[in-house]
Amino acid sequence: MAALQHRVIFHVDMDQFFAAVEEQLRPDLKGKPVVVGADPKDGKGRGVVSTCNYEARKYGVKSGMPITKAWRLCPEAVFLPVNIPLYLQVSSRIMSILRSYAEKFESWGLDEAFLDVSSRVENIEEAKQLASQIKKEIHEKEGLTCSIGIGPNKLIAKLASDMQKPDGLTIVEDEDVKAFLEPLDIDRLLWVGKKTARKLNKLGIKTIGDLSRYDPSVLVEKFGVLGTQLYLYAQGQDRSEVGFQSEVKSIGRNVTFEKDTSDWNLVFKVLDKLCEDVHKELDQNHFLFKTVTITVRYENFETHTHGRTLPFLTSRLEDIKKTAHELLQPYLRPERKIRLIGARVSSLVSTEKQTKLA
Ligand code: TTP
Ligand code: MG
Repeated sequence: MAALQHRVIFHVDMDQFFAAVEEQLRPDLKGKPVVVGADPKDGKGRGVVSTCNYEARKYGVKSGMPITKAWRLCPEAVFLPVNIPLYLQVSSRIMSILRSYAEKFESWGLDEAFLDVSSRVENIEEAKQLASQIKKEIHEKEGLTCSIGIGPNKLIAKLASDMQKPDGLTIVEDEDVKAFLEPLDIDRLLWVGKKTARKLNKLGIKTIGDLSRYDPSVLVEKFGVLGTQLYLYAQGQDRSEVGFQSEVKSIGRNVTFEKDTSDWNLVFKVLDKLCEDVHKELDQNHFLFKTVTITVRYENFETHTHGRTLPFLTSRLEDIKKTAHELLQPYLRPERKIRLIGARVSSLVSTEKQTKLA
């Protein structure tokens, strides 16, 4: 318990990330409103804003807003398509800089990370210097700014990084946690989605301070385990460790043929369909993947799985199909009929913002 109280956790969040990367490549964009997202098609486009720079935010443009609305609010903005492979390259360089500063490291999406630097700093002054050094290195190497929050745990660090964007550095020491949390809206708290926020509002709870004073047994009654978690968070308590994100997630499909088959055309056709279904789910959930695995079951139920990890993260259907085809090929033997095949992608990385602690 005592050791946990003295942790020093950083949360680093890049400023206007996709837009900043674009501006870095195109200096002519500097000073102009820039919106990265779907094609606005003169106000008839579909899809949403991924992000926009601070210039565009002045017009009310926001992440997640329909692109047509952004176009109405700020038609003079420069609208750019989302270029994930580019942001990934920049992100991985930034993540390796950040990793080098921490004993424990955890990346969140493309532009955020937690660092546990407890053993690298003696006091808060050193923590502040370390954070400034990180900001300086990222700025020198990538020309980008970030905001850093420093706190005794992940929850406080994450809330702190958001306080003074852009190019911010916000420190919340143990003794200041209560006062820091007091005025914040409860929807800032991790785990509090819109629905929970509405329910809490109905109980008269508007700020984290309100929540911290509420009767915890009523919260448990209304919200179950989440109620306890919310109450602890409202007190500023979060014991979760900074660690590698688990990569347990995978997306897969398999199919058993109506009749065992050695019609390879049919097998490949079905495999393609499975890949398409997997790709659809991947796309809907905004994931990139690195590993493709296939499963083959022969008529005698002998089952093989075979996987390959690609040297890059991707979300392309073609990469799933091509890899799955290559993996399946050695299992196609004329004398062996196939009963079932499956395709799966894993080593997933989300390109969306996570709003919840794992
Ligand atoms: P954020 O860190 O939420 O936003 P940001 O970095 O653009 O701006 P800020 O300075 O406020 O931190 O998200 C990081 C990237 O994630 C963002 O550049 C684009 C992407 N993103 C989406 O694609 N959709 C979304 O709804 C959000 C919020 C972000
Ligand atoms: Mg950001």
